[in-house]
Amino acid sequence: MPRRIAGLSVRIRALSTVLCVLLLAAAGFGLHRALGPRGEAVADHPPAGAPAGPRTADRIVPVPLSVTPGSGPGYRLTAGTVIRAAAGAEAVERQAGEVRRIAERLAEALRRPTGLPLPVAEPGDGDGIGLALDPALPETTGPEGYRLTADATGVRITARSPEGLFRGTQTLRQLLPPQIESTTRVTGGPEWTVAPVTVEDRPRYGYRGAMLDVARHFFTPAEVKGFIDRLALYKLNHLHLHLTDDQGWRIEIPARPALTAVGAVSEVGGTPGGFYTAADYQEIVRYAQERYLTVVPEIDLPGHSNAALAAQPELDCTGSARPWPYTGIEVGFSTLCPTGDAVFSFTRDVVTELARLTPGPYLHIGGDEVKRVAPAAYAEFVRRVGEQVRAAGKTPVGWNQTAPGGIGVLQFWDGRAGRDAELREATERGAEVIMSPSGRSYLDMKYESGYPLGLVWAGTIDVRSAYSWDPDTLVPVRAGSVLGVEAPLWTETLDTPGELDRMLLPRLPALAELGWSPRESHDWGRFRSRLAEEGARWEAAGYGYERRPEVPWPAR
Ligand code: TNX
Repeated sequence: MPRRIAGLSVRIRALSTVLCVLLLAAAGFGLHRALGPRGEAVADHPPAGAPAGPRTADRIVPVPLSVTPGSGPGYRLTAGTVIRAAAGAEAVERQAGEVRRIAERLAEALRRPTGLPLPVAEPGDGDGIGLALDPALPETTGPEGYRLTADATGVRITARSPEGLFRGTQTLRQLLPPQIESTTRVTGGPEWTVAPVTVEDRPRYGYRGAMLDVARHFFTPAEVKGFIDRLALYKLNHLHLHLTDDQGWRIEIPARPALTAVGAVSEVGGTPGGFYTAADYQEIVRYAQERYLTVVPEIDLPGHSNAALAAQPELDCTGSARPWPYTGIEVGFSTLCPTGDAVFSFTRDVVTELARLTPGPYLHIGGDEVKRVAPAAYAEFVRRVGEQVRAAGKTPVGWNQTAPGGIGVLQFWDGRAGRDAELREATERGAEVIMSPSGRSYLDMKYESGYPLGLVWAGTIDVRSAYSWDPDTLVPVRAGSVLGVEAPLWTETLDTPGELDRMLLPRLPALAELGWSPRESHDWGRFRSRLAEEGARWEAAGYGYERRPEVPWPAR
């Protein structure tokens, strides 16, 4: 992190300590007036009959656009509760199957902990949980927005598209007691009650993602699904898979069998690696799609390519390859030959297969940390691969270095000298940006120096610093060019799902809130208390997390 920002954050820290003390004092004297996400006053105590615990508005992460507590007893799930799925008007009838599947998935998730039958039924009258498409909702709701109301007769979620309904069901999970995340039946547990409320919600940005590096350490399809579950809970909508790097090539390309036969055998540290067959990858894509996440596959070119060079030594015209297998964690040494027919026939094979397997619009071509290729040759290489991606029907995405190669969607990570000016100019020429500033959003950075996992090259990132920045203004870019945010999780130092969890939770929800919630709702003090409530949820779900001292976790 640049010095300037580090110094600033010390000052912010001092200031917010003072503010915290004042707030605590105010709360102690009964002066505290609770505010909703837009600063409006909300009821300070749950209405009579509502479940004990945090106020409704304090249970939803990322915080919604608006939360209005209702009155009365709220809705309790019982043996009589039915889940109804309605696709609504004829125009949207074709989506009926999709809405029904969302209802089935919600039912499944709620049946396990509650032991209630929760049958899924056709639309009709009566108590229960209703999911309905409603094209009459305001257009500003967008595809991911939804409206959720709960009262004594039930919970209704409406949206303009199935995606919005799905996001609404994630809010419903959070409105139930944390034990709802349990993977086994909860006996003698809480009443499964949703307090009366109206939630109106829609995201700030259309792109909210996380990246998993499966190249440095391989993660099985089941482990990737677990990662997807965590993203879905916080309403993320993109999963970026970093599929290739110096230490491993993790996706089968039938035209180039050596890539996986040779390039997938190991990982950092020398333990056995692995790769996804087309069927494995498609299963991950399907699982993600079911949760309304788009998979963005990345093949890192022309650098970070030692595993590819091990499989295709003829592409090593600069002599950059290290002996295979490479199990260390240095970066920037390898490159494919940037010119010649052989390399473009290689990239075409890879791009074509990946485009065939990927329903989403994006294909990420990497492009970071190429130290051995002259700038003009690099730009020309990126331009040609970008064309291949477009020819395969996809939109190329690249790390911010690819700006000179004309890539139109740039993932910003590197704030070093000159990079932000280059980014701004690219956006002025029309490029769009996914914000992944390494000093804020890199989930592989340590929380503090001395933390056992992770790296520190971009600084240490505590929860507050992951939360306290604005994707629109952190670096100067053309207004409106920021598509959203993404939190990358590089895995040089992480090789088990438990270790991923410790880096992901509680920082992922911070990034998720930056991507989803209105700018004016961002408030560290309120965020950290909402985050504290998530701890019990993660424990019920069996997720690991780090109990960082900045967050007021309830006692266990
Ligand atoms: C930089 S960020 C990299 C990765 C490393 C990461 C570790 C980027 C595009 N490249 O190769 O894994 O740092 O934090």
